[in-house]
Amino acid sequence: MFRIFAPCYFLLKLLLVIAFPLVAQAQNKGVAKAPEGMVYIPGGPFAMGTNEQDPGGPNTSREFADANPRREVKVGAFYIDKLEVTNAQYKQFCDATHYPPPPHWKDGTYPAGESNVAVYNINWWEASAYAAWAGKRLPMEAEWEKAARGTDARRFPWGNDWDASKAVWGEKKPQAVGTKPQGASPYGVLDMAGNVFEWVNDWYDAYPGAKRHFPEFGTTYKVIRGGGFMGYEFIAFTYYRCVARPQTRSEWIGLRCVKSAG
Ligand SMILES: [Ca+2]
Repeated sequence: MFRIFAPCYFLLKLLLVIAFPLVAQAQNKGVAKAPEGMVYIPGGPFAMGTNEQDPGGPNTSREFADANPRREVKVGAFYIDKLEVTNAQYKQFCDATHYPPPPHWKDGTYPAGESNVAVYNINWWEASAYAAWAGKRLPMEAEWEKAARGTDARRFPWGNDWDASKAVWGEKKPQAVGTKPQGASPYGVLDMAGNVFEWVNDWYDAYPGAKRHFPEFGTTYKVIRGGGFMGYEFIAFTYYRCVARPQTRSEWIGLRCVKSAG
């Protein structure tokens, strides 16, 4: 009997070994295929912006008013870097292309011991070129905000209450990436509040339905999101919009990339 059924048992076992991973892969389509170092963000609607008003009154600043009103925005599924781009990653780009290293580097490389520090002092054009070289692109502003706050309109990546211990905060310059896992966004993306601001693709312009318009709106400034390493807590709001001219290089600004998910 054993001689008859042993081959059958072997074939059945082989089939199970082959079939189970294929089934599991099919069930996790999209999530399972996330490129290394990236996180899958599902497509669909989320609450973007805020209805909060500037704390000092309607004519004091644009801390919140430029993120008014809160509205439903739909994005397609995409992947986003779990971490900000590091010095070591950016050096690979500089070495492989003719793009110059950040101006504070010496002899074409970053300061010793800072391979895992978020890269900074790169302008929007250089950030875009890095993303393309990596087979990715800069996030649309809506994509960045969904990755930071999920679908429940929270103020910070981790919830609604400020907690400086959950972000790289109170520092004098950018730090190593990914050191605050307790500050992860609902999707597990890190440093969406704190450490460097991150270039996004969009020009700084009024949201649909905005009641106030600011002279900075238009095609002069790009939006930067998710800073910084010190400052007022409103800077860490998931909907806070900061700006910089695309040619700006600053110790406050780095990047992370996204990739559309088919
Ligand atoms: Ca950041």
